[in-house]
Amino acid sequence: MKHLKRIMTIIVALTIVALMIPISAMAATDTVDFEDGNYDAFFLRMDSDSDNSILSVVELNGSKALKVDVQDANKTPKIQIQVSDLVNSKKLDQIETIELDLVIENPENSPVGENYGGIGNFGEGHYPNWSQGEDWSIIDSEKSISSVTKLSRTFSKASEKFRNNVKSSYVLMKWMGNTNDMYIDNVRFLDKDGNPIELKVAEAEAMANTADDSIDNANDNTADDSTDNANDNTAEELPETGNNILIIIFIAVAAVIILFCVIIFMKKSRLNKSNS
Ligand SMILES: [Ca+2]
Repeated sequence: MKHLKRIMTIIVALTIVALMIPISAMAATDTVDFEDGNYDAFFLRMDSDSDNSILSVVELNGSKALKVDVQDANKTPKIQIQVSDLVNSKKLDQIETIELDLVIENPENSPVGENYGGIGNFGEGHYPNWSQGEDWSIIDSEKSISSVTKLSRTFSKASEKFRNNVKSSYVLMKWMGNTNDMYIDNVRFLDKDGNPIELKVAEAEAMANTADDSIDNANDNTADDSTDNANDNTAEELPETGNNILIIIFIAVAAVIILFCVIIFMKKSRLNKSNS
């Protein structure tokens, strides 16, 4: 009976720890990982040549990402990332680099082929004025969904840098030529030393409130298709965010401890029986 109580205490303690792991991981505040389904700071920039893409958060191999469903091969999808909605307005002048994961998918299941684009930055009142970074390219003549490409663009000249308290944005574009879709994940803003800048915590809390709606929409429309495609093609290559590894380690350790306790308990019982 004493042992049974001990085992129960250990199980309860481990359960409490398990419940705490996801909460602490959700508190990471330097990466937009879309795990809460919110993408309020990401929207279409509509110029005369812009594609009227459809944005949603979908599951891509165990991690949620922002999907840009491109509609017209003769238009340019332009995703405006409102940095001033994500980073404290007093820290905007520290940002020099934007970093993000990009995946390209051919919705017709043919190879993604050649895809090119760019990242630019600008602020209200032309502080900074439009400044475009080096172009990016993702080329794959075999797979219908590309591997993850980490894009990183630095804008470090004084004329290119954001100013504090000024509405500021990055714009990610894919040049026209195909209707390949884009998946964006793990967006970070780095300072001149390459350190990630904290996102507004209050913003993260607001995100949680609207998460349910976005996830529902995403699941209804495109989650199943995307997940299927992702699993078929690049299951092992796409990064997983969250704490799957931590949870697996935890479950393994818990199982070993419980097994150990059960063995001791059984041995003791047998000993007691043979003594009596
Ligand atoms: Ca993610």
